[in-house]
Amino acid sequence: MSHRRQFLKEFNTLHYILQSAKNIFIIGHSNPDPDAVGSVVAFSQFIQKYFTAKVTIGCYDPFPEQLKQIMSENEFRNPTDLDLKQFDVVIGCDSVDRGFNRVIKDVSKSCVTVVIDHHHDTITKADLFMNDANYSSTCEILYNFFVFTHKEINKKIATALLAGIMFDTGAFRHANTSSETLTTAANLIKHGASISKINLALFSNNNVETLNLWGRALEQVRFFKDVGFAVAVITKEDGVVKSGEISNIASMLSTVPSIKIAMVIYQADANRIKGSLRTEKHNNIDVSAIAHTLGGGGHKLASGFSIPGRIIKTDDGGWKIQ
Ligand SMILES: [Mn+2]
Repeated sequence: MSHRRQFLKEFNTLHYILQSAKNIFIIGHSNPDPDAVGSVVAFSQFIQKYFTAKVTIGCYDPFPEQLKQIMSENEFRNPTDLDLKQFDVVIGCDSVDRGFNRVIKDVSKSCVTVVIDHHHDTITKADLFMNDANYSSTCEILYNFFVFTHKEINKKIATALLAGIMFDTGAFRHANTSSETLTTAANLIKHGASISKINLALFSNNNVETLNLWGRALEQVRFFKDVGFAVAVITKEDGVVKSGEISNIASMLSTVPSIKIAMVIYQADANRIKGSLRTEKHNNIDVSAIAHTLGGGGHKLASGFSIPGRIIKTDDGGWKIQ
C-alpha cells in the first residue's frame, strides 16, 4: 500500500490556471523517455480538447522516432528557437531538473510555472509544484488530474499516458507498480489504449543491430561477486546506442538474483560517457546516491549519470576511462 499525495488542492489550482491561460508551453526533460513524452503529449491533447489556450510542446532534444508509432502527429519545438516571453504558463513534465530548469530562467516575470514530477531528488522549484516519488510515473499523476476534472479521456490521451506508465514500470515488472498503478492502467485500456501496441513500440528490439549490441554488452559484463556489482561497458566500436537500450540492458542485469547493482556505461559522444544504474527493491539500495556522486540523479531503483571522458579498450580485453 503506497502513501501517495492526492494533490487535490494543487489540482484545483491547476484547473483554474488552465481555464485562464492563453498561451501554454509544456516541456519534457532532455533525452526524453516515454514518460516525459507521454505526459507532454497527453497534457497538450487534453488542454487542446477542453480549454481555449494555445499549446506548444517542446524539449531540448527531438521527438523520439520510435514513439511516433503510438503518438502520431507530434513534433517538439526546441526552447532555444522560441521566444519564451510569449507564454503565460509553462509546465515541466518529468525530471524537471533536466530542461524545465533552464526554460524558467527566460520566461516573463508574470508567467506561472508548474511542475509535475515523481523524482525524489528534484531541486527545481515552481509556483505550482506536484512531485511525489510514490507514483510510478508522471503520467500516473497526470491521469489523476484528468480524473479530478471529470473530463473524458480519449484513446490518444489514454495511449500516451499508458506508454509513460508502462515504460517507467518496465511493463509492470518494477517495484513502483502499485495497485493504483494497475487500476489506472486498466482504466486507460478501457479508454482505448492498447498494451500490446505500446509494448511493441517500447520494448521490442526491432533490429538485428540492437540484438548484436546486447550480445556484445552482455559478453563483457564484469561481476564483482563480494559486493554484487555488475558492470557492462559499451564502447564506440560496439556500435551506436540509444539511452533507452542502455537502461533496458541495466534492467535485465538487475533481475539476476546475485546482482545487487547493475551499471551500464557507454560512449555517448566523443568526450562524454553516460551511465545507467539499476537495482531491485529487495536489495534496499539507493542507486541515485551513486548517481549523485557522479553528478547525475534519478530514482532510488533507477538512476543515470553523464561524465566527461572516453572509454578505451585495453590489451587484456578490459577497458579503462580516460
Ligand atoms: Mn518518469
